[in-house]
Parts: sequence; C-alpha cells; structure tokens
Amino acid sequence: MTVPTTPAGAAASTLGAAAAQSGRYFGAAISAGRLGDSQYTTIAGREFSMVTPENEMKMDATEPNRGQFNFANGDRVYNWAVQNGKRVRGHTLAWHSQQPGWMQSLSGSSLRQAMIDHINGVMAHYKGKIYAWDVVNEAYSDSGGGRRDSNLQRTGNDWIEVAFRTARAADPAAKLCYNDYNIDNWTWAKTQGVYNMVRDFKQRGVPIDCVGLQSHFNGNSPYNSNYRTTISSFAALGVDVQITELDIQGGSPQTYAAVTNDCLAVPRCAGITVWGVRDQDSWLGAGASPLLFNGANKKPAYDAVLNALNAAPPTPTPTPTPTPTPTPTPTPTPTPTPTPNPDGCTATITTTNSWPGGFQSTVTVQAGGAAISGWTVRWTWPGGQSISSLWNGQQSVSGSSVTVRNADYNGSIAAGGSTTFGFTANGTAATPTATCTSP
Ligand code: 9MR
Repeated sequence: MTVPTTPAGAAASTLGAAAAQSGRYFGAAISAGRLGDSQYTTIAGREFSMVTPENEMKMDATEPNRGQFNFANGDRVYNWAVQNGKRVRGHTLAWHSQQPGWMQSLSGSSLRQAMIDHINGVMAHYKGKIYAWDVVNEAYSDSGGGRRDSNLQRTGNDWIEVAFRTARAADPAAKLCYNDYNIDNWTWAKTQGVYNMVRDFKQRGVPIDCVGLQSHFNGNSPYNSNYRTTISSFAALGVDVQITELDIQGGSPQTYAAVTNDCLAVPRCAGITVWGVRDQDSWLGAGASPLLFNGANKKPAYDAVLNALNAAPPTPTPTPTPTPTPTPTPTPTPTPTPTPNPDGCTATITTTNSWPGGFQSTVTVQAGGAAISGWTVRWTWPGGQSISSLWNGQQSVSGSSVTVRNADYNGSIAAGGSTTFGFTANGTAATPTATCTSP
C-alpha cells in the first residue's frame, strides 16, 4: 500500500495520510458508475486509503444467475483502488437484501447451499486481494435484540456461522467482519444482540475478526457519546472494529470529530470509511449534507476530521493491530477409497474446513456407468462426531451410523455425473469411508 508518509511533527494534508499516522486507514464507498467523473476520482484518489465498492460486490451484482458469476463492475472498482494505492473492503457476501431474483425464490437447504456456493465463488475470485469482507450484513432485527426474519434466517439459526466458516476456508487472508447499522448506541437491544453473537462466536471458535459499525447517524439514530463504549466493548472481545459506512445527516463537524476521536481512542478501531465522496454521491441525497465534500470543496466536517486525525498520538509501528488470524487447522487430506461400482454410485467425504471442536465437509456422490434416480450414502463416525447442520440431503442418525438420502431435487444423476451435499459437525474432523447405494 502506498499511503504518503508525513514527516514527524508535520500535519498530514489528506485523510488517508492523517489516519496512517496512527496506523489506521480512512476510506470511502466508491461506485463504478462514477469513475468517469474526474472531480470524483481526483478527490477520492487524493484523500482515501481504503475503498468499499458501494454496490458492485453485492450478491445481485456478482451472481446474477445461479452459478454464473459477474465481476465486471466489482473488478472496475477493485482495479481503480489498487492502481491508486488503496486497499479494498469487500461488501457483502450474505445479506437478506439485494439478492438476485433466483436466490429470493429459494429456501431451506437449497438456499443454504446457494449461499455457501456464492461465498466460495466470490471469495475465490478475490482471494488474497481483500483486506476485510463483510461476510454477513444486517442480520439483526431493528428491535428486541434478536435475528431479523429473512429467507436466510429461515434456513436455520446457524446460517451466520456457516457463512463465516465457509469464508475462512475460502480466503484465510481476509479479515471476516459482521456488519450492521444501529449497533452504534451501546444501550440499544440490537447492539447487545450483535455483541452477544460475537462473544459466543469467539467462545466457540467460530472464525470472526471484525465488527463493522455502519454508523449512519440521523435523527432517528443519532450519535451518542456511549459510541466509544460500544467500540471498546467489541474490541475487548478480541475483534477489530471498523467504522464501515459513516455518514451524518446535517454533516455536523462536532459529531464528525467525536466519531473520529472515539475511533482513535480504541487501539483496535482499525479505520473509518465514509459512505460516499461528495454529498451529491450519497444514497441520502445532497440535501442531507451527510459527507465531507460539497462538489470539489472540503466542508467544515472535513476539517474537523482531518484535525482530529492529525492530533492523534502517532504510533511508532503503524500496524492496525491485525487479528492473529486463527489459521484453520490444516485438514488431513482424505484418502478416498471408493469401491469401484460400475453401475451404482460412489460417495467421497472431504473436509473443507475445521476449527477447534468442529468441521465442515462436502460429500460428492457420483453415478457409475448408468444414470441413477436416487441415492443413499452411509457411514459410521469413528470418534463421537455429530452433525450439526446438513444441506442438500435428508439425514437419519442412529448412534454413530449416519444415513443420508438425496433431497427432492438432487436424486437424479446422469451416468458419470455427480452432485454434492454438505454438513457441519461437532468433534474432531474425520473422513470415514462412505458407501453409496442407488435404487
Ligand atoms: O448506498 C447503497 C445504495 O446505492 C443502494 O441503492 C442501496 C441498496 O440497498 O444500498 C446502499 O448501501 C447500503 C449498504 O450496502 C448497507 N448498509 C446501508 C447502506 C445504505 O442504504
């Protein structure tokens, strides 16, 4: 990353350089559609050290048809960012909103599988290139502290942890964030709901590295001075905090300074991203005056943020206290010993991810020399393992014996073709030999 360095004692003159003095970044949401606007790219190129594509890496943009990925606009924003020396936050892999039409009409295990496939498809394309991913976005209800109802939530309460585990396996180099709005005020039930989820994830070893506080402040959700408590409380759980979508209706310089100072006060507050460049670029419209620039002009809020960043005590080693990314336990390479079965089917279990106390597997069911119209896979757990969630199949368990039959939609396999089902399980990762029979 090339962030201009500032001589000791001198004030930095851009947001990115000023934030870098304390090892932090300062970013903005960028739209592919505005990259032809030279006023926009001049400001964004000069001021910011981190970029979040505003819409271009969302589910509807990246997988418009099932299994068919489109990274044209995501790559446009990504390439502009790296060509201008900036890092990129990925936004977002699993969300109830902005789903492509085909996904909106799915449910149950096929939606669960589609989510997993989506995460794998997008993260594979950007593997090793993304600073942090908003793995799951806005999964909590606006009141009461519980989960928001959605098609993803109805696939089972474990959908969020399955998303994070899938994401860790897909790109171990990216920080994995949970991102939401209205979790800025420490006294709100929604904030506490997300806090409890993150605490639970850390206790159980579900991979999570950061929490994104969107921080859209307005009359209904105003900035409160307990924001610093929110940031430090999340940080104390052992995750980074990133302010991911900051805008302040009315653009108060005092509030912008307070938000900046609250981040600077907590070592694990890694950086701030504003949700757009100029007021005219904001999803709220220019009339809300929510951002730091009015046309090419720096607003009073800009000066307030820059001065706060310049007043921060410099850190000698500018590292945003990166999370010691828990390396997923290397998974033992399975030795599949499928018995050749010219006409029936074979099944092979592969571990795709593991963590202390659990693992995730994919089972490939392959038809032999003839098409089959249904399949049953059986195996025996060697050491007390138990399935916590299974998709694309119907399971029945008796002691250590597991039987999985095809789901309604994946029983028919062409000669030589294959399908997969998957599961997460408790216990030590194991790849027992599975048998497959077809009627
Ligand atoms: O700014 C985004 C706007 O252009 C889109 O139309 C909108 C669609 O949902 O999403 C906006 O960004 C949202 C972000 O992805 C998630 N948090 C709330 C943001 C503002 O609505």
